[in-house]
Amino acid sequence: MALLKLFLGALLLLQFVLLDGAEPQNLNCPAYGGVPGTPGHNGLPGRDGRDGKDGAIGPKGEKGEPGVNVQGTPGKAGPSGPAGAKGERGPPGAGAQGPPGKVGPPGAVGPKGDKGNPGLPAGTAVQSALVTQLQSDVKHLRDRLTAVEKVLGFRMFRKVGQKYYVTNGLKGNFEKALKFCSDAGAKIVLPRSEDENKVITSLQAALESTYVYAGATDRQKEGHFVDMSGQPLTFTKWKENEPNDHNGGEDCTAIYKSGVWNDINCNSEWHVVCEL
Ligand code: FUC
Ligand code: CA
Ligand code: CA
Repeated sequence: MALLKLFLGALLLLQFVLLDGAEPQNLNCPAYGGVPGTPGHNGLPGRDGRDGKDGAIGPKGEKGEPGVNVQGTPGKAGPSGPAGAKGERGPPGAGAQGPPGKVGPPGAVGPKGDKGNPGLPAGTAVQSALVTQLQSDVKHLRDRLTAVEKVLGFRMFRKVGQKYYVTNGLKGNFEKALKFCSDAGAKIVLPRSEDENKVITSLQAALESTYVYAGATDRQKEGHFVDMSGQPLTFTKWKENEPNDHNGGEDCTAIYKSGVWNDINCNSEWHVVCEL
């Protein structure tokens, strides 16, 4: 009981302490201010705030490193191919031109005057080739001029291709025909193509000629006609059933005015035509 009274007394005292300043004191006894208590401890941290808004898009990043092993590594080199074709001749060397060569001895006076030139200055391969070409051209022109000058010595002529067929309208046997043409620096005629054969008939028409001896015989081997160099004929225009070696004595060839060929004896006299 005594303990209960003590508790109630303490409780009453605490009420006075706690209510001090909270309500107007209406006490009749003077009051004394209490001593301030020590500050309380800080409270616990508050909860996290809400997430903020999304920021602006950042700048483009740097280019990444290339991928690895996307393409396989190169294989080993294959075997060498076959050798290529030989290349063209290279340009002349850049070396200086050599000194002029010595002048060679004058050429011997040949029958046609075609002896080679005196010694030439040493030069490049190109110059040498040009000189060779010029020499060839000059020879060709000389030969053509020589032929034309011979043609001018005949009464009649025809040109066919690179050949001239010439005649003075004379007649003779085969041997005489050969000599006549040879003396003129020519050969007895032997057409090698249809065109050439036609030109012979053109001359025959002008000469009113029945036959013209041609340069083909079978004297060496019967029935085997060859030219005056012994070569087989590359063109013939034998009349039907010719050559027939009529009476066993026809070893020469004659061109009939129509253009067809006939083997005849070599001793008759027919027109002589030569070729240049
Ligand atoms: C034919 C020809 C002969 C001769 C004679 C008259 O027999 O084959 O070459 O021209 O005719
Ligand atoms: Ca014969
Ligand atoms: Ca005949």
